[in-house]
Amino acid sequence: MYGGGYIFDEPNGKQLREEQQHDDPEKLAVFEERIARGEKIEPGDWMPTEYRRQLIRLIEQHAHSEIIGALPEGTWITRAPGFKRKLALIAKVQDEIGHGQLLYNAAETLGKSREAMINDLLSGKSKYSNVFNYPAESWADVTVIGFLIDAAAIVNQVANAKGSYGPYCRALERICYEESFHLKQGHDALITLATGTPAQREMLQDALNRWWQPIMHFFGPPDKSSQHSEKLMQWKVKMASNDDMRNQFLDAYVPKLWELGLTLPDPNLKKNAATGRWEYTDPDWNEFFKVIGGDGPCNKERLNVRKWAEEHGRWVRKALMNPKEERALPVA
Ligand code: BYC
Repeated sequence: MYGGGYIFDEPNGKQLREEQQHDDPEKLAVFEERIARGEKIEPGDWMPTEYRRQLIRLIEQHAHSEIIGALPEGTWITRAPGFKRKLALIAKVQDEIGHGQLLYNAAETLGKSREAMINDLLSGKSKYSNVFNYPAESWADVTVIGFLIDAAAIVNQVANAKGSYGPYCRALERICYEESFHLKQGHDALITLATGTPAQREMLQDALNRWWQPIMHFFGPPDKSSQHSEKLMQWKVKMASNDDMRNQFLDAYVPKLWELGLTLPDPNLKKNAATGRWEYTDPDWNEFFKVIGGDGPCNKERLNVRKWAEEHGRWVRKALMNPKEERALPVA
């Protein structure tokens, strides 16, 4: 583990309530006026304690999702079908890690050190996206991740890139450019399998069936039970609610799957023409909370890979931080 701590100490509930009471009401009013005018908040600006805390939580989780999210696809680099697919997958996985770097930088501007964030990931204190706790069993799983998970991420990121915190919005804008290319790659791989041999179509359908529920979970619990949405939307950190983002995603991508003759494992999935909203069977939220609580099919495996990387990269970090003391390379 890293030794670094918080610059910004995360308060407990009692501390937080006290700190919030100490948020100067005049400053709070000016801050909320700035948000209402659509101004960006920058790192040196005054901000309420809870705004800072929520942003750290959200951006940190997003950063962890990028680096853990590289793992399921990363396991397919050696087995990608053909040279071009392999090159594209290597580039995609590198991009995802780069997104993690951008997001850790954005979270650091709020006062939590990178070391503290990594420690919280490894100890299980910080969350990361539910979807990366499932195995990528076949090449079709990589295809579904590249198309549908990148698509889901784009829906979320395009909305939130218009939010209030400057460093997060700028990171999201940059990430969206790269994710759009990932989406094209995923779509191309999807078309290849969907129009390929019966075995390829079957493999794709099987992957879709397995990934559908985790993807429905991706946008978070229904609005009525979302803990943070109200405050985050008031402060324009989140620019659309969980259900609205889920609906936007269904609107844009379900027709593309149906056009290819693929099916989704929900007999109730349909667009209500009168309301313009999608209707669907509620995904199993107990399963969602179990997975984000650390008990999904691959949670242990994912964190173990990161723990191994932290442990084996320790000497590099030490050498970079103390170049004079660490001249000797470790004995293999
Ligand atoms: N997974 O109050 P709510 C990528 C938690 S990677 C896990 O609605 P909020 C890619 C939530 O944290 C990009 N936990 O939450 C990489 C909260 O728990 P805590 C992935 C979730 O924050 C590689 C509790 O449930 N994108 O694209 O208002 C390859 C209550 O929820 C999830 C992001 O990470 C979840 N899905 O809204 C390919 C986006 N959903 O913290 C692709 C950044 C909810 O109180 N995150 N929880 O213990 C967000 O935008 C928001 O966190 C969410 C949830 C919309 C997901």
